[in-house]
Amino acid sequence: MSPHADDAPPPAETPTAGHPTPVPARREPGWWRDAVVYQVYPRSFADSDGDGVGDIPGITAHLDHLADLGVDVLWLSPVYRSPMDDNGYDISDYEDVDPLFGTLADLDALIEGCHAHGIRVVMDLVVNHTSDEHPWFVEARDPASPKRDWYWWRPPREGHAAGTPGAEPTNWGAAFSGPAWHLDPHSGEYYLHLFSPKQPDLNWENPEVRSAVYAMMRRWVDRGVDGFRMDVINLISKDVSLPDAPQGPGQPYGSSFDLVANGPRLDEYLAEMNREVGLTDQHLLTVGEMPGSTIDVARRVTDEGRRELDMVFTFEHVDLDVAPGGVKWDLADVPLPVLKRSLERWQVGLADVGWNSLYWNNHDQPRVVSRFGDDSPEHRVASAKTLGTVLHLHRGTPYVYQGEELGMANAGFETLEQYRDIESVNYHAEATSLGLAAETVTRSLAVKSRDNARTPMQWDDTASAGFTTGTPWLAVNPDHVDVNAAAARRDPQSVFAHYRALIALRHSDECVVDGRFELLLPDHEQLWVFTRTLGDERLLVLANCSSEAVTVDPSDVPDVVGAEVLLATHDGRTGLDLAPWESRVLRLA
Ligand code: TEU
Repeated sequence: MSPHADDAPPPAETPTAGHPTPVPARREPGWWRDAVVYQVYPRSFADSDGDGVGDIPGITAHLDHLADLGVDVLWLSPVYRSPMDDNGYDISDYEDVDPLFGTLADLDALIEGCHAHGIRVVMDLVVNHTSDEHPWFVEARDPASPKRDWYWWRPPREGHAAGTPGAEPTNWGAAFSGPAWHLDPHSGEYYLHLFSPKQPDLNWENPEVRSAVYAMMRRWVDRGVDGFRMDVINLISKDVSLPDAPQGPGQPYGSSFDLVANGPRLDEYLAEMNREVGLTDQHLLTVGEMPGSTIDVARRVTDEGRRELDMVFTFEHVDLDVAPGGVKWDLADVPLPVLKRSLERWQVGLADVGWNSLYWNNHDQPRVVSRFGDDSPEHRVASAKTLGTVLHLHRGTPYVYQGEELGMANAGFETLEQYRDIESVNYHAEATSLGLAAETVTRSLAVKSRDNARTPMQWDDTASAGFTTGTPWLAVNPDHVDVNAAAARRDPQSVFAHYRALIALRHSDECVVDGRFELLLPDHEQLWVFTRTLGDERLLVLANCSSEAVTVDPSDVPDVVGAEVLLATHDGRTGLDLAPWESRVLRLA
C-alpha cells in the first residue's frame, strides 16, 4: 500500500463528526502538538471472528467511533507475532502480525482505513527485550553463535553451582516476580530478563542489535506508520558492570531500577535511532515510555535541539498511590494537592524546553474513574468528565485509553481465578508464599491489577457487551448494561460527548495547546483550579474533584464576570458554586 493516504480511496462510510477528511500526505513539523492520541489494546477492543480475543478487523470495523470522537492518532498496542506470555509485549517476529490478531493485509487495511478517516497510526515498539522464541534469541542460546552477545549472558555467581539458590549473577528481581536471571541449560549460563523469563533483554551495547532494530523500524515507516510508542525505552542502557542492587529487609530481591533505568548511553542511543530511522526528519511522532524518569531526564530527551524523542510517559503521577518505600501493590491514598502538584511540576518543568504527554490511563493502569474519581452510580459520569477536563486542559499531548471516553471503571474482580495478567498471577503466588494476608493481596489486585484496564471494550448492553460473539478472554464488566458506547453516543450528556467536546476544544483553541499553565489554590483539597494564558486569551479551569459541593471564594480566582463558558459538566449553571465533580472551562473577558 501507499505509505500515505493522499491516493487512498474515499472512506467506506462518511464519518459523522471529527475528521471528515483523510490525513494530509505530508506530516508537518510538530503536528502532534495539537493532536489527541487514542490507545487501542487490540486483545480487548473488538473481536471480529468470535474467538473471544479482539483483532485487527475488529478495530477497522470501529473506526467510526474514533472518528466521531475526533482523535488524531491511533496508538496500537502490539499486534506482532508473539507467544503471548505478556499479551504481545513478548515479540517473536517484529515484522509479522500474530494470527490471533489477523494478517499483515489486515494491518495494511487498518492503516489505510485510519488515514482515510483522518487518523494517523503509531505502532508500539518493544525493543528492550524480545520473546525467548524470537529467532535472534533462539540462535543466541548457542554460546558459539554470533548472536550470543545480542543478549545479556552471565555465568553463575562465583562459588555457586548453576541452578542453586543465590547462584544468579546478581540479586535483581524481575518486574513480574522472581529473579531477573534465568538459567539456560544449553550453556549453564544465565540470561537477564527484567520482565518475564520469556522476555530476555536485548544487549543494546552491541551495535548489530541497534542496526537490526533501526532497519526494522524503517520498514514500518515505509509501510505507512506515523510514529512509535517505545516500550520501557529508558531501560535500554544499563550499568554494564551489573552490580548487586540495594535489597530492603524482608525483600526477596534487590531493586535494580537505578542500575538499569536512564543509563549512561540512553541519549546516545535515542539520538542514533532518531538519525538512523529519520524520526525527526520525517516528523514521526515518538513517545518513550519511561518509568522512573525525572523532569531533568524528560527535558533532555524531549529537547527539540537534541533530536531524541518528542515526549515521554512519566510515571510520577501514577506512582503516587504507592506507599513510601513500597512496590505498586502497597496501597496509599493520594491527597488532591499531591496529585495537582505532580502535574504542575511537569507543566512548569517542560514549559520552556520539550513537551509533555498527558495521560490517566493505559493498558497497565487501573481505570482513572475508580482511582482518582468516584465510580459510584451517583458520581461516575461527572467524575469521569471532570478528570477528563482537568487532564485535557493541561499543556501537552493527551492520550485517551479505550473505554476512558465512556467512563469505564475497574473490573471489580474478587477472586484470583478472574485475573489473567502474568503480573497479577505471579504477584499473588509470590505474596502468598511470603505470608501476606489473603485479603491484603486480593485488595491490592482489585485496586491495581492491570486487568482493570483490560476488560473488554463495552460497545453495547448485550451479553458480552458487543465485544465478541464467543467467550471473552477476560470477563466483561457487568456495568456494561449502563456503561457502553451505544448508549453514550446517543446521550448528549455522556462522558463520550464530553471527551468529544474536549478534543474539539483543543483543535479550535490555541490557548489550550500552547497557553502558559498556572496552578491556583495548590493546597485546596477539593478544587483543582488553573489558568492557561496565551497573548490576550486567558482560560480558567474550575474543577471540583470531590463528591461534595464546594463554593469557590471569588477572591481566590480571577474575575469571572462576563466570562464565556467553553465547556461544562453541568448545563446552565454559572457562578462559583460547584456541585460534586462539577467542572467548567471559562474564557475570561
Ligand atoms: O510496561 C512497563 C512498566 O514499567 C510497567 O507499567 C509494568 O507494566 C508493570 O506493570 C509495573 O507494575 C511496559 C508495557 O506497557 C507493559 O504492558 C509490559 O508488560 C512491559 O513494558 C514489558 O514489555
